[in-house]
This record gives sequence, C-alpha cells and structure tokens, in this order.
Amino acid sequence: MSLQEAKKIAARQAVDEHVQSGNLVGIGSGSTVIFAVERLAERVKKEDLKVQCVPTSFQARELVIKHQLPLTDLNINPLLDVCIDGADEVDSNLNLIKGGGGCLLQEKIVASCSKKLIIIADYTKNSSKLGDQYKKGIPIEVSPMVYVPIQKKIERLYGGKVELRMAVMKAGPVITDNGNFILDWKEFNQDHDWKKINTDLLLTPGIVETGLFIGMATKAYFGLKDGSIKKQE
Ligand code: DER
Repeated sequence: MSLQEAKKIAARQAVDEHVQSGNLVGIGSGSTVIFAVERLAERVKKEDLKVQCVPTSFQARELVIKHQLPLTDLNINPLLDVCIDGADEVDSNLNLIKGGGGCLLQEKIVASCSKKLIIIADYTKNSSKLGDQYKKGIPIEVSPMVYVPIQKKIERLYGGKVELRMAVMKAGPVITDNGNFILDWKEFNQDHDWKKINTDLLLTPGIVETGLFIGMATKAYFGLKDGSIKKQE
C-alpha cells in the first residue's frame, strides 16, 4: 500500500469513528488531514452531517473553504468536540513530534481547546521513541529577535544541533502564519524526559511554542502497509 493510501484509510476511519453530527471539529494541518476533510465533506453530502470547523493554519482554512465546510473559531466556540490532526512522529506513549509543516502553534492551541485529539498518520510515523524515524528535528517556534540565543541555549543545555528552518521558494527563513521563525532541534538524545524538557523550553523567553505534544493525544490511527489500521491509545 502506498503512503498516500495509508494516510487515507487512517483519516477516513478516524473521521467515521470520532465525528458525529453537531460536532465542533478542529482541523489540523499537513497532507494527511486533507483526507480527513475530504471524508467530512463526503459525509456532509451523504448524511447531511452538521459540523463547524476551526482550522489550525492558513492551509487548513483554505482546505475547509475549498470543501465548503462551515468555519468557526475558538472565540465563538471555545471548546471543541474533537481535533483531528497529523503528526511527524508518535512514540509508544502517544507523545508527538509535530510542526513539520510549521503550524505547531495554532495546532497546539486548537488541540488544547478540544475534548479529544485524534492523530492520523501513515506507518512511517509510528515509532517507539521520538527520533527513531523522524530526523528533521523537533520544531520550536521562536520570536525572530532571539533565535540565535535560543539556538545556543538548547545546544548548550540539552545537546544536539539546532538549525533555523530556511524557506525553499523564498530567500531567508520560513516565517510562520504567526510571524515567527522555526528552529529544528536535531540529533537530540532520545532518552530525554520530554515532559520536563517541554516545560523547561516553554519557560524560555522567546520560545513561543514547541512541537512536543506531550500527553495531549487521545488516540492515534496508523494506516499500515498491508492496508490494515493500527490504533494506539
Ligand atoms: O506540521 C504538522 O504538525 C503536521 O500535522 C505534520 O506533522 C503532519 O504532516 P503530514 O500529514 O503531511 O505528514
């Protein structure tokens, strides 16, 4: 089974099992969530499903609009029934690395305002430890004015290598939807206490958010190579 197919079966199963009519739904960012939104739109047509969606990025908002799903926001609906999102890696404790797409701040905000965070992914995201398979680093969103001191501090205190994420189709760094930079923390020690590390990082002035989603996910759906679906909770 291709990666795309694996993403698709995971996304469709998660939407069918976790979205009921009348639900307020957080819509994550990335490629896997596209299949989830397509399934939502299908169900709206087939079942007259009533949902309102809160996007987690410019990309997610455009996706919701493309599929003519109703938009809302957290100030109108401060508590969502479910948030469905992808991940860059999921460990055996259901801790996540997210932010490969640079949308981690709004993703974490929306997830934190949802009763459930349902992760959808292909089999390449299913690891026992963070860093087993995902080598692009833990994304950390930072204020542009202080990215170098933060880079140096993380390397000094925790080891590894911290790189400013550079844009591909634009000279200079990636600028997030929130006007910040992204640092990618690579070659980190995989045996860190991620809850402590995450707390320490978030106490650092200038760090806006991390791509460490610790103890936030309710359940993960992985599309496997053989066409089956692995559920982890
Ligand atoms: O940037 C993000 O957090 C995305 O959700 C990412 O982790 C998953 O992207 P994918 O569905 O394209 O693999």
